[in-house]
Amino acid sequence: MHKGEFVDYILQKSQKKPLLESVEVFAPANIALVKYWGKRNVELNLPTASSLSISLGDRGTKTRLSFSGDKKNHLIFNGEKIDRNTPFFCRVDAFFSLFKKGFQIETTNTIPTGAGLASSASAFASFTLALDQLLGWHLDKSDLSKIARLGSGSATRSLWDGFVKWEKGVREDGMDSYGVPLKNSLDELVVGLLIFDQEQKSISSREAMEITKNSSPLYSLWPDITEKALIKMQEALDLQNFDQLGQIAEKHALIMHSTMLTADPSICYSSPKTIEAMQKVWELRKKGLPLYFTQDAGPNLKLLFQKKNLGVVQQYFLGLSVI
Ligand code: 2P0
Repeated sequence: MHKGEFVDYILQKSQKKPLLESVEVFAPANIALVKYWGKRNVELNLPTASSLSISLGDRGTKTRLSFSGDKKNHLIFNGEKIDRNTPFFCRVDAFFSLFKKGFQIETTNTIPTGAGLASSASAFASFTLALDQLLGWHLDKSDLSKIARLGSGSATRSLWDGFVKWEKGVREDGMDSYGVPLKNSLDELVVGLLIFDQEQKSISSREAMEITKNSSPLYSLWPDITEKALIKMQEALDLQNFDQLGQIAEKHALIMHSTMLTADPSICYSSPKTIEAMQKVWELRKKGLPLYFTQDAGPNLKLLFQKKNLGVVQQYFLGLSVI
């Protein structure tokens, strides 16, 4: 099935309310505690395994959407008009072209773009929410999640606050692959961003996950390891067990990066500063501080700790940005 057919199928359920002139929406970024890495279907962004994330509150993407009037899509990002020849424009254009109208897309990120902070997730989730309102679809969030997935896999998880699981689904057409908000909450959990580098990454996660899947000898273990990590993560949330959550999240991120390091060619998103910070986390943990990290497709780390330890963690990591 192609993306166009997929969209036509889902939009049969749309309510076809009147079109609006302009809408403004927000979607939060999310950080995966159990990662998505690798696809079973590239066209439809269907993953080889389910994943689980936490949303980042008011850090994410704001999008104002209206009709362009000339049947083309126009993109303004963080106040700047984006050139039609850039890969960024092409990716956004390909998504909006599925809806055959011509849009004026004005989008602003409250997080650094391309620094492994999942900004494509909040961007495509916000585009989908905006389309839903502008075009009067009024679809269920689970259907919106499937549409957002066509733009970026991790966007399936950016339509809700709190913990969200992306069910991988088993169907070839991807109709059972979408985000599900979890009822769990963990008030003591704090996510801190350690930003070492705001530069665009050297290789996109899209490209990197495909190389990894096709060449790492470790990748065949990934679906099974991830399935087990999800069970333990759900258990940690049910038991409100912060340490178990941190242990599973950190280990799963390290396994993801191990599959990349062993790919051909090797992919290494870490910088010396990343490794230095990891070692500091391990050192502090040995001394009794319950502190963990996770890392996405970039050099920056996200620290996971409890509210009561905020002061001490801030002392050790100057410049930590707390969510
Ligand atoms: C995640 N990442 O679960 C993982 C961990 C990065 C590392 O989802 O090709 O931009 O658009 O489906 O969603 C980043 O990958 O990839 C990602 P596409 P996406 O958050």
